[in-house]
Amino acid sequence: MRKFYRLLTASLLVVTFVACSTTDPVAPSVRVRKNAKNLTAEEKADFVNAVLKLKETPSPYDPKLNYYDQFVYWHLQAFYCVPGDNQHEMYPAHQRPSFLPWHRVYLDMFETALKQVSGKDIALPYWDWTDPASTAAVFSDDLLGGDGDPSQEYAVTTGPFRKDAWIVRVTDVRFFKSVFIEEKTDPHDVQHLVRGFGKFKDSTVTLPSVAELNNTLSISKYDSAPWNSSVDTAVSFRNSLEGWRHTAGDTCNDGFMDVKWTPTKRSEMHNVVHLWTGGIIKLNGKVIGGNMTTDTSPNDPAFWLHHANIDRIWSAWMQRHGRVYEPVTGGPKGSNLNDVMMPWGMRTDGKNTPNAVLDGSVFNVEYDVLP
Ligand SMILES: [Cu+2]
Repeated sequence: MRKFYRLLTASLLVVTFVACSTTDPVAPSVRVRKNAKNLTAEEKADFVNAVLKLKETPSPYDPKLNYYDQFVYWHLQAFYCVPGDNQHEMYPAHQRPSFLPWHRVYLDMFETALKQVSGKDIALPYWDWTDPASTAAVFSDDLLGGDGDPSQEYAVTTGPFRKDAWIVRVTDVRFFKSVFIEEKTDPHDVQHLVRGFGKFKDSTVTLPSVAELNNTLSISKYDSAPWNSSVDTAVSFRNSLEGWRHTAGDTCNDGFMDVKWTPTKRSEMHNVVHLWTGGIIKLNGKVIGGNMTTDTSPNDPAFWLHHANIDRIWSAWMQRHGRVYEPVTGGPKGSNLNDVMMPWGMRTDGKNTPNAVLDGSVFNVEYDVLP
């Protein structure tokens, strides 16, 4: 009898083990990225506190930087280039098919950092800029604070990232000269955030509309040669979403990636959201750019909510048109399907090629609603 009991117990254990292994009891829980307007007060506070904590935590990648500024610096480095080399950018983050997968990995790196400093599985909120209620929630005092104050040269003076509470360091020429031997600074070289919603010199820009978003989502081809900022958006969902219009391709100016503008100078979609938030502001005869218009745009935490929305739109596009990516081969270095996108070569899990991250769920994230 006892022997039978032991056998029965053993067989039950086997059944239990098999049942458990098929449901994978150690699978991490899925983080749901929500529209900023639907965050609870607790979720807002958790996100803000974790971002603030990153500023006080040393970077595990570079002892000269805090963990938040590490992200700003990576984004700045992405624009470094070698004149005359048409595959010249240091990291394939912009003006390339890899714009979307590069930023997908970047968002995961940031969410991982938020988890490391907070101990909480924080999902990035997203900013649906086609929805005024989402815009209002993003720039409320309990999330990212509001527009710049014209009487204080457009300094952000409200919310957790206001002047004196949030120090911008990776635009400071002294910082660069002493630490990185780097000359280039942002147009508005101050240590606080600058925003000028909708300001574009003497006119205004507006956030993309639902119609513009739907037009971008309807483009069935992911990308086309020459795989840069000049691609006709009729055959490039990526360039339509990234937002380059009327350029004659890429160029390297003073060691920084730029585009060759044609006379009709304007940007749309992703790019115009950067312009709208930072503003190109005429101030005492000088033209300055708010942080979101610069190579160091992640200094403004609005960057993360904007790019979570860009990533969400990419997911929506794949739901419509399939999990397709181009080019497979023959494109710029770092942009082909199985190329490692630098600097993400440091990842040991292999989630650093376009191919490895086309399925966004590899990062255990999903969106509450796709457009
Ligand atoms: Cu961006």
